[in-house]
Amino acid sequence: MLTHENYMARAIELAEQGRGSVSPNPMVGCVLVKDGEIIGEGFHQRFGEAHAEVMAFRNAIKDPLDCTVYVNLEPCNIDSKTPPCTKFLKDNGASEVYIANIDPNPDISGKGIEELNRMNIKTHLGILEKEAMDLNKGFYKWVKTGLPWVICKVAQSENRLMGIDNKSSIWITNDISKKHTHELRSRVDAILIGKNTAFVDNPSLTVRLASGKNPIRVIADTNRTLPQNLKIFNDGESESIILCSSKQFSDNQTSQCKFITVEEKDDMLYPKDILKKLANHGVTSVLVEGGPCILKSFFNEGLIDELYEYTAPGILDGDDMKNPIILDNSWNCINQEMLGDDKLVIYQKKEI
Ligand code: AOF
Ligand code: ZN
Repeated sequence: MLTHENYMARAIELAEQGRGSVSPNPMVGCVLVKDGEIIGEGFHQRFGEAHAEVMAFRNAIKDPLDCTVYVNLEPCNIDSKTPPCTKFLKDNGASEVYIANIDPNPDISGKGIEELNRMNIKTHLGILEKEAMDLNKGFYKWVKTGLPWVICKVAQSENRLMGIDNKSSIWITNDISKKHTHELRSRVDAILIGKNTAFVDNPSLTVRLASGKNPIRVIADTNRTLPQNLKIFNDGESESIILCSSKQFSDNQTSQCKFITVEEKDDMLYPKDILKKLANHGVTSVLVEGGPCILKSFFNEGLIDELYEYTAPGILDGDDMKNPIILDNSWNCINQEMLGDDKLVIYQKKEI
């Protein structure tokens, strides 16, 4: 006999399949259960298209009348790009709804549940709440603060150097770490690097070693000095955005990339405005893969939510490439693992 948690875990698993295609909407999955049997499953597949609840009923293999619904997000009660799920659930015979999280969208936030109760559909809130919240942490932060969830990645030697100088491209970590980074990239909407990394490494910033969608590539290039022959401008693998100074330029677009202007502060693009502009562009999560300079600017402004620190064995020379992030007790270590000889430690800010 499966439990409520088992059915909700399945809904979360289904929701995950929408990753990369639904943003800035949340990932939502839905399971219909009748007489102890799963009779329908669905998930929100693409931004602007049918919600998870509708998909689960569409896929039902039996008459869903009087079924119990498991959905990781409170059903919506608004007419937006799609009609309200609350009415849909009533019209299609749902008798009870198990929900993991309240929808933070201020137009919904609790009103979906109230409406279901008004319609005499019983609701139960909080099943696997933490797991579901973790799945949609980008969406939650984006709705509540108008900023994306920020993950920083650092690849360093044992003596915390991220390279030997800012003109040479060297690989510090091993192939397993590289693949792991590609998986990490596939879980975010966008990836941000600085002009120098773009110029020296000429990276493609894709997820070619993992399955999933390529994130939007974002390069901070205050004065628009990058040459146009870089891979990100020509390979067509994903959208490319150049962030540049609002003092000097206006927003515009060419066939190769989009230019978005950002406020300048101390001759650098102001990190908080970078995040605001990306959020306005629908980015709910961003991976910062830049060098020490860009990492330091985000860290000093307290804008990092999560840090992935990959450390390879061995010592490097060169002191201007030191990892600038020194964590204090306002951070939790949430996971650590060995990737071959490399060590990965993941930290998350405590107050979140
Ligand atoms: C649900 N089920 O599967 C999702 C929900 O523009 P729309 O019509 O797609 O509505 C978007 C809002 O609906 C989104 O901001 C979020 O609050 C909620 N997402 N709700 O009942 C779903 N994806
Ligand atoms: Zn809905």
